[in-house]
Amino acid sequence: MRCPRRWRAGRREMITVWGRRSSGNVQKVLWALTELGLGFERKVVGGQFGGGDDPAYRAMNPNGLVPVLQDGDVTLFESDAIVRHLARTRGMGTLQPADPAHAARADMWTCWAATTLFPAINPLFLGLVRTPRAAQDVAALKPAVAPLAERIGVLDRALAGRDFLCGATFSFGEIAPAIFARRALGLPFGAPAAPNVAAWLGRLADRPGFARWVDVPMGGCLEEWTAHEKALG
Ligand SMILES: N[C@@H](CCC(=O)N[C@@H](CS)C(=O)NCC(=O)O)C(=O)O
Repeated sequence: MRCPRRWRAGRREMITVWGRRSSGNVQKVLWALTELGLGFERKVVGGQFGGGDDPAYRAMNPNGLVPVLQDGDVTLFESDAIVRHLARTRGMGTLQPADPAHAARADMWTCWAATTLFPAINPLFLGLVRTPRAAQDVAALKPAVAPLAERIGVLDRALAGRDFLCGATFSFGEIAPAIFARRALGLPFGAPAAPNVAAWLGRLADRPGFARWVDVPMGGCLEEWTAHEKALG
């Protein structure tokens, strides 16, 4: 299986990413681009930097959210769709598994990260990392701890005895679960214990795309988050 002719080596489309580095969804795209060795330009949008409501931005993403990818004349929003587009067009046999079963598992775990893992992390993430230290109500967040532990437990068991979640080699299917699992294990309260997940994240940390874009500080309260976001751009 080959990448579509339009995107094969030798024909380089101009790639632009819109998004702040603190966003897990933006990190997915930046990690995928680095895995593929693709050059790109990044424009800082979102969070404290604003820009999501500009009419020109809304024309690219009517939701006003980050990330957006422009790949030649193709403009996309939705981080998982962007990662899959990059994998299909430039990573056939690497980021995009050639084996249909491996590709199906990559799709499965990408969907799981968005629909099952992310919603379990978000109450704790918002209530701690995105809340001023003085306003954090740890007691009110306690009910969110067990559901997150249960979902990270699913991931931990899936990783038992395996180097990668979806197949024998790295593929796009590792990206979304890893970014959100890292966020879960880094929470200042309610972080689940998950030795297989921790070991997997440790292995992924050797990959330049993870080290450069994902392994960044998150902080434990809004004040720290805002400072890190500002420094990251
Ligand atoms: N399902 C979308 C979600 C996008 C989203 O919620 N992005 C957040 C950042 S992670 C955002 O744009 N927040 C507003 C902002 O940064 O201004 C995707 O995966 O791209």
